[in-house]
Amino acid sequence: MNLYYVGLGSNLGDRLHLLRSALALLSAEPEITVPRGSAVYETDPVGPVDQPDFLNLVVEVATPLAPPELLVRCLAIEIRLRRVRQERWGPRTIDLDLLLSPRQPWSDPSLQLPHPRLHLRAFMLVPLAELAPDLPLEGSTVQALARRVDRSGLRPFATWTQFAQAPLPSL
Ligand code: PH2
Ligand code: MG
Ligand code: MG
Repeated sequence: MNLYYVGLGSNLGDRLHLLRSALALLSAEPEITVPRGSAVYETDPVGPVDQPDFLNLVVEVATPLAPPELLVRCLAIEIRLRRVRQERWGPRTIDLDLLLSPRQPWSDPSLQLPHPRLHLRAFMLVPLAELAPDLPLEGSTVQALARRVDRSGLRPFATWTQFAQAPLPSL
């Protein structure tokens, strides 16, 4: 069994509903369980500024799947959720990014692990540090990097319990 960490983000449409749908779809995969997740944060967009704020969280994923196989499942969930919402809200409703894997470094054209920008991004590091503070990253640890990063663009939005215990959307 491999333990992965996957970052979830949404900044278009019903963000919370989309994140909950992504979690429901991940958990519904026969070879995937989601034992734990971080709190949900509302985060200032990193990159182009003329876009809405994101909701971000990180989940732990337990699965026998290899990194490329898990990536394919994540992309399929993105396509499914984007397709449903496409006409109304445009294409960038949900993002699932593989952040850390027990099988890393991993480097091929479609997948790099650890995620190449993880150590720079508060919206990934801070929730990840709730789940896996001691994992090594960039010659340091997740927690040490999370303490150093500028978290002024992050606002707590919901606890994991509030997020995950609400009734999951029907799909
Ligand atoms: N994702 C991006 C670009 N910028 N900013 C925030 N706050 N959260 C994200 O998930 C995010 C972003 C590209 O995937
Ligand atoms: Mg992303
Ligand atoms: Mg992505």
